[in-house]
Amino acid sequence: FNKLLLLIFVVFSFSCKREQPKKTVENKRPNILFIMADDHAAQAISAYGHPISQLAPTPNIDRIGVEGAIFRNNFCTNSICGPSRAVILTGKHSHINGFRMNGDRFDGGQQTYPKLLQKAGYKTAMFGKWHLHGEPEGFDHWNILQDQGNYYNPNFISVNPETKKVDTTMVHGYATDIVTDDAIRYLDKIKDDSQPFMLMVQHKAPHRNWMPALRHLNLYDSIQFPVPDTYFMDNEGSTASKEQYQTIYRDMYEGHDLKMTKKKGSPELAHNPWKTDFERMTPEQRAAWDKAYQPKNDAFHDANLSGKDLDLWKLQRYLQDYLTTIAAVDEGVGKILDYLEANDLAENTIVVYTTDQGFYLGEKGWFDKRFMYEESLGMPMLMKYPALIKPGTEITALTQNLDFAETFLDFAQVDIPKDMQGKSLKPLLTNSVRDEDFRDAIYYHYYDFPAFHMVKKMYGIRTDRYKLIHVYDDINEWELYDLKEDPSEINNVIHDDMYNEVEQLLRKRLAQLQQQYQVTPKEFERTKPEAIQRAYNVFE
Ligand code: SGN
Ligand code: CA
Repeated sequence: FNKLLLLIFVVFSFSCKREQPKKTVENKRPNILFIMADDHAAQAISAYGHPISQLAPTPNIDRIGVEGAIFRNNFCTNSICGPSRAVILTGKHSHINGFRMNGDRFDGGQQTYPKLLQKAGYKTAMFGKWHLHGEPEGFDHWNILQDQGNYYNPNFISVNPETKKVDTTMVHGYATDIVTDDAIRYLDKIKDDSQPFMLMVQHKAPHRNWMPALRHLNLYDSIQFPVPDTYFMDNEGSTASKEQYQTIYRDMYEGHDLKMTKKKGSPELAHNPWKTDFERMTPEQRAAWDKAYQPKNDAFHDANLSGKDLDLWKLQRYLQDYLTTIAAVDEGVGKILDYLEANDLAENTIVVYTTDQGFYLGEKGWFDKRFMYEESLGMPMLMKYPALIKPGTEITALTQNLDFAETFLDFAQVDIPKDMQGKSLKPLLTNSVRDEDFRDAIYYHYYDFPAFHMVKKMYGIRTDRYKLIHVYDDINEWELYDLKEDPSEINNVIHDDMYNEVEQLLRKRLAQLQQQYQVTPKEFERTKPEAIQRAYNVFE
């Protein structure tokens, strides 16, 4: 009997020993959890310190920066949803990955970082807003919002596990919560597997039309948010700024966007051209909604506002709703971080929080994005990885969404393909390169004109201090900003002789970047003037 016990012991300890090293080797490759919101401005993440965010803090998102790194100068290459997502997946500029504007279709057959990770043995999954048309490739599992996605009872597209066919299903609930729950359910299923995972969690919020969760409907009712200095200011030197259609007090739909009602005592919405967002709600959801909004809307009718007072009221309503949708995102991030900690996954998981591009919260009177100015060019990003990134790390290097694919491959110890156009951020995070030596300038190109909001085509260069933009198509105008002297970019100094030398240097460097990124003359084709005029009439 003793011999038998000894044998069992030997076999048991041998098998343990064999198990042990395998696990440690596997564990060396980190898990990657990429959380991305849609249109989440840095001004609305409290870790970035903007006064608006201090009144609507994001403690859970901030945790990622406190425990890891905050990127102070991270930018997109093309400030619009689909294109930013395509750049992230491919590590290539829009003109190379082929997805220049929202209406384009992503060529899913091309190389992406999820595909490369999947091939290298990672488990890969994608939940939430995809917005690249077509089905995700390179993921073992996915469940994506249809098109832009709706806040309430949204449609999701996924592969039916039984029929293996792609199905569209309406899911009851609030989009942010559904996506968070999907992610946690998936983590729970794979947490004990030996392979590492790469999971993309992509929210609809805080995208237009900013519909908060029922539990948050009155969250910021009593708060007056600070009005940006430039709320009523025109950018005199920029024709593109004057000709856009994204001014809060002129272009927002009073019903659909601002949830304003037609008259006191009635829940009937004012101008609401896309009824589906509200029609998707169940009667119970709609009743809870009306109960919260009607008193505020009635008070608005009583106040009888006009002129600038009305414009300022609209800003407050916009900010309240926008920031309230973020409260649910922040709770979701908290749930996911807690899950990782409770399941011993925190140490070896890289967690990223970012958004597809920046956004306007009333600066220059605007909402939306698209311009190459700071608010929309900026792409807030926080990243933690306890095994390698020191808590409280600040990255001031010029970084871009173009760099994400290479960064993840680098961390996962997968060879980085030569045709990717970014740079791994790992050396910055491990302090093996100084921030100022990482990159001297970034390249930008926005194409989506003529289209919704009528922001003109533009490309340009940004260094740590200057920005040179060429706006083209129906106009041909250069803009130059000195970000140190004029951080709000309201003073175009292109015709100021003092800046001649700076301008020449920037033009030269811009041409070099275009060469480096293989930009061909085809990228600057102009639209027929009749088509532009038609669009101005339609979108007005
Ligand atoms: C929708 C929005 C626009 C927004 C685009 C692109 N209008 O068309 O305001 O600029 O999406 O956004 S909405 O009232 O229909 O929501 S993006 O994030 O997909 O690029
Ligand atoms: Ca977006």
